[in-house]
Amino acid sequence: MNNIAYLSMGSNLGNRLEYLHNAVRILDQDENIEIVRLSSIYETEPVGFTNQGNFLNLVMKIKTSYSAQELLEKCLNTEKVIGRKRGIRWGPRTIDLDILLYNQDNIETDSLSVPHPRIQERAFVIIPLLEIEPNITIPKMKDPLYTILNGIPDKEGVRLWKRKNGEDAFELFGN
Ligand code: PH2
Ligand code: MG
Ligand code: MG
Repeated sequence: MNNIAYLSMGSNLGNRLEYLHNAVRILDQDENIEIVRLSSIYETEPVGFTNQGNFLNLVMKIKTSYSAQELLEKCLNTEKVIGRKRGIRWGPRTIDLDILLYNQDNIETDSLSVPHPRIQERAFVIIPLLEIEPNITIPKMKDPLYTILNGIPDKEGVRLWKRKNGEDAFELFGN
């Protein structure tokens, strides 16, 4: 497990917490993935297409023996397993799993852009990412990520929803 990656997860449909929970569990059960750290869960106003419900978002740090492409396939497959609506038809997406960073690699293929090209505009990614890795740096960015947080416009739309530690902590791995 020589590679470090950061993934972002979001859900804005149905039982959002359960979808996040299931996604984390599927990744956790993969022998090529070791979950190192999870952020708290944030409730976030939708960015981009705004006429939709609020998201729950979190970020996770993993170690993995997968290549970036294999990790992408794992993410897409996990979305497919979780997002399928009772096996009838493809419904709206209930879970989104994105690769934010893969080591300090720059990857541009038809299917994959790493670092994720919109990290720096998205408070719903930056805030949980900085929670678990306060000094993180992004390839091609001169300064550490925290230096741009003050200039991010939509951070009011990102509210702590379930704390990782302490009172009201969530236990994604509880059974
Ligand atoms: N994901 C998007 C578009 N907009 N907004 C929030 N708040 N959270 C998301 O995860 C999100 C979004 C496309 O992937
Ligand atoms: Mg996304
Ligand atoms: Mg996606």
